[in-house]
Amino acid sequence: MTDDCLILRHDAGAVRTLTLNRPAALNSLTGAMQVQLLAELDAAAADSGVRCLVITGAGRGFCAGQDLNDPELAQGVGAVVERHYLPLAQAVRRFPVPVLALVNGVAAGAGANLALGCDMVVAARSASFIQAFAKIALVPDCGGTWLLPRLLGRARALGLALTGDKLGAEQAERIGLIWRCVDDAALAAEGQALAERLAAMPARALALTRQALDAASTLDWSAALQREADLQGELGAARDFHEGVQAFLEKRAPRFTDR
Ligand code: T3D
Repeated sequence: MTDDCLILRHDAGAVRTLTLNRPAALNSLTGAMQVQLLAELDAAAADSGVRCLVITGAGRGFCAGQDLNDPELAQGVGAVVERHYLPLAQAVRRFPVPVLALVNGVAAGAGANLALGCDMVVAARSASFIQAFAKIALVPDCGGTWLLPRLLGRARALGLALTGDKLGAEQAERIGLIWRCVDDAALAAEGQALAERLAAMPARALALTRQALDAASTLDWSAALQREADLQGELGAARDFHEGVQAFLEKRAPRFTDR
């Protein structure tokens, strides 16, 4: 496979889907693939026509994390993480519209945390999540040390990170690691329906909701209340709020445009 189709792009209305495309190696990430993925994320972030981004994988895996055969690793693991994983995790976390991971199969190492860093995760019933890092004597990266305890609490976060055990999609849903687990055959259709719903919602308000929830975990009660007031001040003065209220009063569907 040539290096120019490692990430597939597909637009359906306001939903852009990026598909990790190295199925023979379970979409494990090479340097070239990470460069393409970041470029696609930047392009989608800058495109006002994109109102929801979907990330999924080709073939039977979602993403098996770092490609452990990639010659770039010879330059040092820390350098690879700084060059690729750090900007990748930031790009997803700061994305201006909702990012939905459709986890079609195994998500391991940085592949698991790439998915978990998205705003919502829907997984096929046969999919699984593996914090594979300890098995190769590394710590969780791509945001895993921050995400896991917040999603699961310390006990479960450490249990997964220390053992590297495989967690099935059903259990991942049960313990609150992901939003939903659906039948394999329903993943694409249910994912697209959810993405279209999100795309029709007020993008700026959703992005600030994510920021507010993330920030609140390090704020005290009073500071969180103040932040909510500040954000409502910004959003209340924006077009989307006016449109949402008008649409409600006129008993019609709103047409949100802020981003
Ligand atoms: O730079 C740095 O290293 C720092 C960054 C670290 C971030 C990380 O992501 S560290 C974690 C890296 N990932 C892993 O350690 C996971 C390795 N993969 C696996 O443990 C297993 O493949 C899975 C549990 C994910 C799936 O197992 P299974 O039995 O379903 O599939 P398989 O047969 O192991 O894999 C299928 C093919 O994909 C196979 O190739 P082959 O033999 O058919 O030619 C396998 O080698 C390849 N593959 C899977 N994962 C990777 C990979 N090739 C390169 N790198 C991989 N990570």
